Order: sequence, then C-alpha cells, then structure tokens
Amino acid sequence: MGNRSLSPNFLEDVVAGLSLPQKALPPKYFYDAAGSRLFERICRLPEYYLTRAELALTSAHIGAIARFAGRGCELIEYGSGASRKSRLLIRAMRPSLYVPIDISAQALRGAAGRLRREFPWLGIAPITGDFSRPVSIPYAGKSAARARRIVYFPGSTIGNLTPDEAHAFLRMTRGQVGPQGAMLVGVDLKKDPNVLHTAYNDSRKVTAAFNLNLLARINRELGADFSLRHWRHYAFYNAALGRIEMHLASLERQVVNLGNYRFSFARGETIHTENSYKYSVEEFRALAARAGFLGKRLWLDRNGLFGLHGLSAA
Ligand code: AVJ
Repeated sequence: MGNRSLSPNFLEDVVAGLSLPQKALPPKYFYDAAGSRLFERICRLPEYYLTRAELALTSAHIGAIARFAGRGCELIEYGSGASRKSRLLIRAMRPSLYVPIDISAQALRGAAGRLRREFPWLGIAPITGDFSRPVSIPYAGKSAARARRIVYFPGSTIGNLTPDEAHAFLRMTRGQVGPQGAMLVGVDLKKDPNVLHTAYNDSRKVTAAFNLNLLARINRELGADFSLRHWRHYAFYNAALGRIEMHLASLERQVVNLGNYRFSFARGETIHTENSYKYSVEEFRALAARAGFLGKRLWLDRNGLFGLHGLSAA
C-alpha cells in the first residue's frame, strides 16, 4: 500500500502486460515491502551465489576498485537498496557526494539515515526513481569545480534489462558521467546452466515466494483476485538467449478479475516476470563499447562466478 503513490503506473503496467500474447509483468514491481524482505532472504540463500560472490570480490579488491573510482569523486548508485558493498566503496573512496537512486522511497530513507550515522562527513543526495528512464542529477557546488562522476551499478541488476535496454541505459549513463566519467558494473557471468538453474530454484522456495508475491501485491494494491495456490513458480536457463527466465505458470484454466478487466489463462500458460541476462566478459565489454565505454578493469571472485567491470568513458 505504502508504495502506491510511487507507482502511479502500476495498474496500467499490469493491464498492458497481461494483455500481451506472452503475458508479462515488469520485475521492478517485485520490490514492495514484502518483496524487498524476500529478496534480502534470497541474497542469503546457499544456492544464490551472486550476492556473496560480489561482496567477496569487492572486499578482496576494494583498494584497486576505489582507486579506479577515484577518491573524492561523486558516487552515483542505481538500485542501492540496503547494500553492504556501497559502504565498502564509500569508506575506501570517500566520495564528495553520494547519490543513491532507488525505486523504493522507503528503502532509500532507511539507507540514507544509516549511512549518515556511519559516515557523518558524507553528503548524501537520494533520488527516488528507476533506471528505465533518465534521471537528471543536479550538480552540487560551483559548476566551475564539477567533481568527476562515477556510476556504481552492482548486483547484476543490469541483467534485468534486455541487451537493447542495457545498451540504452549505458548510453544514458555515459551522458551523465561525461568524458571524464567512469562506471562500475556488477555482472553475473555465463556458467554451468545447472548452477544457474539452482540459484533460481532454491530448495527453501524463497525465490518462488518472491515471484508469487507479485500476484499477492496485485491483489493487495489493485484488488485483483489471483488465487495463489493455482500458480507455480517456474524458472529456467534459456541458453540460446543467455538468460534465466522467471515465469508464473497457471496450474488450471482460470479467469482473473482486475477492476473491470478479466484475464483468461489456459492450463500451463505463463506470465513472464523476469529475465536475468548472463554475460561473458567479452560480451559485456562489447556491449559497453557500443555505448561509448571502454572496459578497463575486471575483478572476479575466486570461483569465477561473478565480475565487476571498471568502465571508463571512451
Ligand atoms: C536483483 C535482478 C539481480 O536477477 O538475480 C533474484 C533478482 N530474481 N532471484 C537476479 C532475482 C530471482 C536478481 N537481481
């Protein structure tokens, strides 16, 4: 409920998505209060290696990462959430300004408060927004003395975008950071499909609960009548497209009411709820290059599961 005013397009987006031939819902709507809590639990699952691998590689290489980012620069972070990695980076690079951008105003307020207590010297300028549209980031201080900007986009959140959308996002960011700017992007690597499959089909079924919460949220906030026991979490690795696909599968033939709309589902029909693209190092560097970035540095965890790319404006 609390997020309703922040998602004025929620109803529109749901109706549009459920009207497609392949029904689909945007993954950004996973993150209401309940969904954000479930996501935090996913990050602690033994099968979900991404968060642990990224945290490990970040703390192992924090000196080099901070040097690449540049001490005293402006740090802009997309999808900041409750991140432990940001604290490592802030401590090591001491940015002149920290601009966390997140879709959840609530998460943003909480995180900003904690960071203010931990880093009293840090200027924080939170922005509520998502990364599917360009956000304008006002320059702090005198325009003559603009600090160099670094955009931090951890967590392989970029994997939620299609390669075309990722290209557009990188281009937008390239415009924001300017010719002296740089980016740090966390990217999950291609690997054994069984490892990927297990990461999105955990034995405790937390990922299933996270996926199904989207329907519960539509019921709560939009008054729909999805019957959750007639839906099942379905996630698999699509090797041809290099992505995990998450779907919700209808176990029966059924009709769902949403205001004046009615949506019919055949038995076995799915709602596509998320893509998580996986990129080899070369693939991601090629994508970044097309958007005007040079792949300068790469840090990997010791198991070679996850990568942090240091990109600079080409
Ligand atoms: C936060 C988008 C990176 O795609 O791995 C976790 C979200 N979905 N389990 C991902 C997610 C299912 C996650 N990202």
